[in-house]
Amino acid sequence: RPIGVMDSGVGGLTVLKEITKILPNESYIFIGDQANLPYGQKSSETVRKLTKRIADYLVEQNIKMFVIACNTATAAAYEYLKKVLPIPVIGVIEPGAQMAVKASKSGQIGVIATNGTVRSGDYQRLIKQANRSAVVSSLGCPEFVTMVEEGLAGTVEAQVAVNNRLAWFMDKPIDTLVMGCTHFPILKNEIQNVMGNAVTLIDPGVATAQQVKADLAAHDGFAPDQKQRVRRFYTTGNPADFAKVADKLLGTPISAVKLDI
Ligand code: DGN
Repeated sequence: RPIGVMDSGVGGLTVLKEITKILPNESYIFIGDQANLPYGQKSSETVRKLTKRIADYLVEQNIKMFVIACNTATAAAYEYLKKVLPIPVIGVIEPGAQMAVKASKSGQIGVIATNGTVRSGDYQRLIKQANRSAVVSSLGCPEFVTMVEEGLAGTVEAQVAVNNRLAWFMDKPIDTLVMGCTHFPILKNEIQNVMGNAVTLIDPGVATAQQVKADLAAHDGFAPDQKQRVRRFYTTGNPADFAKVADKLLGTPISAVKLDI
C-alpha cells in the first residue's frame, strides 16, 4: 500500500523528497491541489474541506498513511483528519516546531509561513510548549508561494523579493528560522543569503520524514512491498506547470496526471 502525500501545489514535493530519501522502497501517491492554490489566503474551514476532499480520494486509493505536506492545511485540518480518517495522519508543524526548539541556542526563533499558518498560531504554541521561555517572531510571506509556483527560484527577482520581505527580521535577534511553508525550502539559498550563516534554517520536511519513518515502524503490517513500488503524481491544475517545477526539484523528469475530483 502506498503512502499518500498532499499539498496545495508543488511545495509538498520538498517533504516528499525528504521522505523518499529515508524510505526509498515505499510507494507514494502525491497530489498537488493546484486548482485551489493558494491555500494561505483561504479561511481555515475552506482549507479543511479541500484537504478532506484530497484525503478521501487517497483513502479510496488504499493508502496506508496520509501525510499533509502543507503547513496551512496542517494548521486547518490535522486535528480533524486524525479523528476521522481510518489511517495514520502526519502533519508538518509539530515535527518542525520540535526541530526548531532543538536547534535554537538563544530561544529566539523566527517563523515564515503563509498568512493562514501565521494566523493559526500553531508554531508559536508548539514552540512555546517545548520551551516556555522561547520568543517567537512570525511573518507571513504569501508572495514566496507564487514565486515558487511560477518557477522563479534562483532568479535575481526572487532574491530581491526575499530580501525585501525578510528585512523585517533585521531588528530581531533570532538564531533559528523555520521555513513554515513547504514551498519555502525551494528558496533556501535566497533565504540563507539574506539571513546570513549565523541563522539556522529549519526545514520541517526533514523532521516530518523522520516522523513518517517512526510511525510506519510503530504500525504492524507496513513492510514495504518492493515489487509494487510506484510513484504517482497528480495535480488538480495543469500537469505541465506541475512538471516544470517538480522536475527541477526532484532532479528527475516527472509526469503528472490531471486529477478531476
Ligand atoms: N505549501 C503550503 C504550506 O506549506 O503552507 C502553502 C501554499 C499555499 O497554498 N499558499
